[in-house]
Amino acid sequence: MYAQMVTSEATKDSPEKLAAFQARIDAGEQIEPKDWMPEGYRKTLIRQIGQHAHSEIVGQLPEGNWITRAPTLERKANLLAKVQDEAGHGLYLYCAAETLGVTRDELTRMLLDGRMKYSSIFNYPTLTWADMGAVGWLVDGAAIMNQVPLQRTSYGPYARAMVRICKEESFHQRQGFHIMMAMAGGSSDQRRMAQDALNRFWFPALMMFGPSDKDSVHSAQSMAWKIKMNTNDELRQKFVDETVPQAEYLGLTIPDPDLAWNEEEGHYSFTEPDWSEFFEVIAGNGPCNVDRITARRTAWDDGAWVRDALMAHAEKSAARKMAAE
Ligand code: FAQ
Repeated sequence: MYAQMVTSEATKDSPEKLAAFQARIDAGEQIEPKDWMPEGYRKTLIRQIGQHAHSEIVGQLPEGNWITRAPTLERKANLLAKVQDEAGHGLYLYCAAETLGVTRDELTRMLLDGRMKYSSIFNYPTLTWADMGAVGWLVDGAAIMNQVPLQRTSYGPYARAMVRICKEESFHQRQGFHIMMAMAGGSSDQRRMAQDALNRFWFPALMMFGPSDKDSVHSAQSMAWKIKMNTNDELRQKFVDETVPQAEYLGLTIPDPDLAWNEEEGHYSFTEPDWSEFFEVIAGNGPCNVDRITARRTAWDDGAWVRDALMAHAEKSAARKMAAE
C-alpha cells in the first residue's frame, strides 16, 4: 500500500524534474534538505530513517535488561556506554528525519500506533549474559554490514549521521565479540551458553537484512535513488561470508547443517531464514513485540510532563521576550 502511495505521488512530479533529480543522483551528488526532491524520495527516506531511528531506541531494551546483571564492573561500564550510544544514534537519525519535514513526536506516534516498524531483531528475548555477546557480535555486526554502504547514501544528513554511527557500531561489535571470546573460551557451561546464544540469534540476525530480493518491495526504487546501496540478499551474503570464519575462530558451530563453502561462487551457501517467522514478527506477532511497544508507550506517557513543562517554559519565555520588545 505504501509502495502504491509513493508511486502515485511520485508521478505527480513532472518528468523533467524527475529526470533532472535522477541525473543528480546518478552523478553521485548529495541531496540536501532544501533541494527539490520527489515526494516519493522524501517519503521513502522518512520511512527508512524513521524505522532505523526507532530500531536504535527499541534496540536499547534487550540490552538495557542486562546492565544491572553484567558479570564485572568493566563489562557493566562497556554495556552501559553501548546502550547510551544507541540512544545517541536514535537522536541523530530522528534529527536527519526532521530535515525532511516530520517531527520526532510524529515519528514516535507512528511507531506507537503501528504505522511504523522497527527492526525485527529486537523482538527476540535476551535470556542469558551470552546473549549480550551474540547481540554485539551478530546484531551490531549485521547493522554495520548494512550501514557502512549507507555512509554513501544520496541524502546528505542521513549519510553524515551514518559516518559517526558506524564508528561507534564497530566498537559495539568488538565488545560483543570479546564477550563471546570469554564465554567460548571459558567453562563448559559458559561454552554451552555461548553456543545457545548463537543458535537463537543466527537466523534472526540474517532476517535483519530484510526479505529476499524477490519479496523486497522497496529495493528497486530505493537503489535507483541510492537510498539503499545494496540489495538485501547481497548484504546477507556478505554478512555470512564474514561471520562464518569468526564463529570458527570462537570454536562455535553455526546452526545450519547446510552451511558450506562454495568454491565456484566464492561464497558460503547457507539456509535461508524461515520467512514466515519473519513476516509474523514484523506483523507484531514475535516473542517480544508487545513488551517492546508497551515499554515505549510507557516511556512516552511517563515523559508527557517533561514535554509539557518544556513547552510551557518556551511559551512563557517567548511571551516575556515579546513584552520586552
Ligand atoms: N525488520 O522492501 P523491503 C541496529 C520491512 S539498527 C522490520 O526490503 P527496505 C543497531 C520493510 O520496512 C537496525 N521490518 O524494505 C543496534 C518493508 O515494510 P514497509 C536497523 C523490516 O526498507 C544494534 C517490508 O519489510 N537498521 O540494529 C525488516 O527496502 C544493537 C519490505 O522490505 C536499519 O534500519 C526488518 N529487519 O529494506 C541497535 C538500516 N526488513 O516499511 C541496538 C536502514 C524489512 O513497507 C542494539 N534500513 N522490513 O511496511 C534499511 O537498510 C532497510 O530499511 C532494510 C529493509 C534493509 C532494513
